[in-house]
Amino acid sequence: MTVTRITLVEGDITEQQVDAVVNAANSSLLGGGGVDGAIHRKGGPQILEECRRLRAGHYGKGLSTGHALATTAGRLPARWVIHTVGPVHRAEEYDKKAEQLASCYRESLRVAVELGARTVAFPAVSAGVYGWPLEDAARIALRTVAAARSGPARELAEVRFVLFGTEAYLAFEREWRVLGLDGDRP
Ligand code: AR6
Repeated sequence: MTVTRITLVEGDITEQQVDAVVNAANSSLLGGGGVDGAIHRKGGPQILEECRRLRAGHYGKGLSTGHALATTAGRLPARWVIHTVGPVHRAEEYDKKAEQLASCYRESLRVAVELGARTVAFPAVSAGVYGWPLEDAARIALRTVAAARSGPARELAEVRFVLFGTEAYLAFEREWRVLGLDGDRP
């Protein structure tokens, strides 16, 4: 049986040669800063056109927090962009928000498998503009994906986390080692 590898790289998600890249979007699906801005800039107008069509149709109210959907990847090296909406970090409603963040990973993996993707790249969802502390974002991300390997994600060959900057990379690497995932080198 093949095991889904969980790998880490420091870099830019828009440059990844994978089947699907995950976008840390907002519920409007109409773009923003951070990863979202970079994906739309490099992927070109086709992605936004498809997002607009989705807003005009089934997703009239936008995409809810913790959910995911796919569009073309336009000019990116990937085939698809999977847009997910992370929660804004708030200490008062931690449990609910943490569950929504875990749901972003689970739902994105579910969509990836539905598409037939074999390789998926994630950013650290919610760990930028949405203010989630990096260490905890890494813990939720890696634990959720590791748990999904015995479920829906077992169809995938690789789930790659693409971390922007050394601080983010090191936060993920610490948790990756704690979970014993460091045998998963490419
Ligand atoms: N590749 C990989 N990671 C990146 C890149 C990149 N090109 N650019 C930034 N990051 P963020 P969020 C890292 O803010 O917190 C947008 O405006 C970044 O350093 O992109 O979920 C949306 O439209 C951080 O570690 O996403 C929403 O309104 C991580 O990616 C809102 O921001 C996530 O940061 C979503 O906020």
